[in-house]
Amino acid sequence: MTNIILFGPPGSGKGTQANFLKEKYNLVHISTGDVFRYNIKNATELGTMAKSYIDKGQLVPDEITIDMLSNELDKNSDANGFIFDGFPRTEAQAEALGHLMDDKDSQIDAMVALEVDDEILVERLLERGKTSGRADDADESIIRNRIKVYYDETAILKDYYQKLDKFYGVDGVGSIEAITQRLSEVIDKIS
Ligand code: B4P
Repeated sequence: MTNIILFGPPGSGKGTQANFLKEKYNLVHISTGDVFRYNIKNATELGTMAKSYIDKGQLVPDEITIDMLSNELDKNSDANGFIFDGFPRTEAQAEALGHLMDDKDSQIDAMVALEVDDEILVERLLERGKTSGRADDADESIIRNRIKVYYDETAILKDYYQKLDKFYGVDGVGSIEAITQRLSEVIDKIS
């Protein structure tokens, strides 16, 4: 199994790149943001809970997010490997992911981080907000809050995976194809 965490601030292109990488490497793509949005759209109990956090640009509480991720893994028990997009975002989530991988006699092979300057992130997300219909893309102050939450709560995971010798940084600015190529060079090296 090859299991990759695609990491980076909001708008760094995790979702965009995961769509190419999942085909290329035959991996199952799990985006916690997409699962939340699906549940919000279908007005499930999980969606109603998550919406109040997502709309403000805050993280959904760990217990809810970890349970949901575990269910997504169970649904894909025959997968060749996974691309985790938007998970983990806290140390508790990283610990939980480690245990879930142990249960499968597997492991996280790499965290690959897309590095993009904040002002480019804001520009990209405001642009996406013109068509996405996402409340968290519509307002610049909410976008800036998401970026702040990333630095306050999530960026620390770089150290977590660096200590395990599994962290790889990649320049996330350039054409989508060029960035896919940069990510592929890392994945080819570790898989
Ligand atoms: P996510 O769905 O993970 O959303 P994201 O960070 O906005 O997106 P991403 O980085 O994937 O950007 P994308 O490729 O779309 O999270 C949303 C919310 O869900 C969070 O704020 C949180 O509330 C909640 N949540 C999710 N996971 C959670 C967790 N584990 N714990 C707690 N809460 C959680 O790219 C953005 C834009 O840039 C697109 O429009 C794209 O077209 C453009 N773009 C991409 N690459 C480009 C390039 N190279 N050049 C120019 N534009 C580019």
